[in-house]
Amino acid sequence: MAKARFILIGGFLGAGKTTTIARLAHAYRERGRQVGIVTNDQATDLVDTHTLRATGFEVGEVAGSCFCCNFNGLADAVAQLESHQRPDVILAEPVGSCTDLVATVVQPLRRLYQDQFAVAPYGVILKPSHGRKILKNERHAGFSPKAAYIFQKQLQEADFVILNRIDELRPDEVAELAGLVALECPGVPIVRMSAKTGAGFEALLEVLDQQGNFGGRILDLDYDVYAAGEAELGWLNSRLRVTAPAPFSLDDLSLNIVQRLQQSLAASDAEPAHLKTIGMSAGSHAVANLVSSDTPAVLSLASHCRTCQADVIVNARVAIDPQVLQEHVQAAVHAACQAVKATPEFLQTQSFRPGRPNPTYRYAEAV
Ligand SMILES: Nc1nc2c(ncn2[C@@H]2O[C@H](COP(=O)(O)OP(=O)(O)OP(=O)(O)O)[C@@H](O)[C@H]2O)c(=O)[nH]1
Ligand SMILES: [Mg+2]
Repeated sequence: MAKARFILIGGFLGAGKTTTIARLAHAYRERGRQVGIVTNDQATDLVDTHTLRATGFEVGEVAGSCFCCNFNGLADAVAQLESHQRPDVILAEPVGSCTDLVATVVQPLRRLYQDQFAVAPYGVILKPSHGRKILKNERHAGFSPKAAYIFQKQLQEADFVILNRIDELRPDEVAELAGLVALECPGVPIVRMSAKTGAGFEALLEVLDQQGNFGGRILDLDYDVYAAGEAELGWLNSRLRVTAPAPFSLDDLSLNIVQRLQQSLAASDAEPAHLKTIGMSAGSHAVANLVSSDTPAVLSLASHCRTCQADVIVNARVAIDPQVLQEHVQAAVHAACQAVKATPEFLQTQSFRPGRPNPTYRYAEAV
């Protein structure tokens, strides 16, 4: 039996991993391949899982701990996908605050599952908004040096770097970012791409088709700094139900929650790594995102749906105390609901600082 292609796409929070994976999934399906996707988060209720399922793909998830700390959860999620229909291609999205994925995920896959999977080159997406500031060592990069350490380490372990969002960048900005990446990880190939428009996407497919022994850039990593950097983030996943006496726009509600959160977090000087909401009603989906304080909130998936009832999930990763983040989210949700004359009922909220990473496996030598 042919081995399944295992593609892990890394990168910081809000870099464009889910958008890239959705585009890859469509491209492989067009080539006649069976595609399975695995998402990952520190908690349950993932916007990404619903977003990718909305595009019509089989999506498993590892929720509650990252792939590195629950490698067996990743293996189980893949086995679950295989029990439905064996995928030819597995696309996996790790948590955007994780690093050391080569030692803790790629190498275990290559050593323990070598008969099952052919592991593709490990690509890490560069997020221009925070990337430019962090790689230029600017003092007001939005995150502390410890969180910036994670960002840099993520790039350093890549087989290749994906410079995303070129649709928004001038050629000189692309060149500047490519130069910064070259300084951070000398000699590493760079794919310039827009996951949104598809520009440069063929080059990504070509790199991912390459055969060989990948995942050789094992990090020299200080787990104390890594853990402290992750713990600086407030992490929140909320699930709620919204009801109204008259139909409201699901798109307006989803976007408005993110816009109000952006405003209130800015007033508290708290840098968002990624805010995302998905509004769901009778098979329609509206997704809104914000990836940094100095970029606008966007409706990345429009539902064009008007409804009297919706389920909404809010995922927020922000440099702020998680308890305070929860207050911001509740206030933003209430205000956005009020604006469309609806009432929210919070069904579940998890808000916390990510715990210290404790990998299931860690191979310090590449095979
Ligand atoms: N303009 C533009 N927007 C993009 C591009 N790629 C992603 N985005 C947008 O950036 C936001 C974040 O994208 P995601 O794909 O959710 O990012 P992610 O890396 O999966 O985020 P996390 O899972 O939270 O770490 C969304 O609003 C996307 O639509 C791109 O190439 N160009
Ligand atoms: Mg994602």
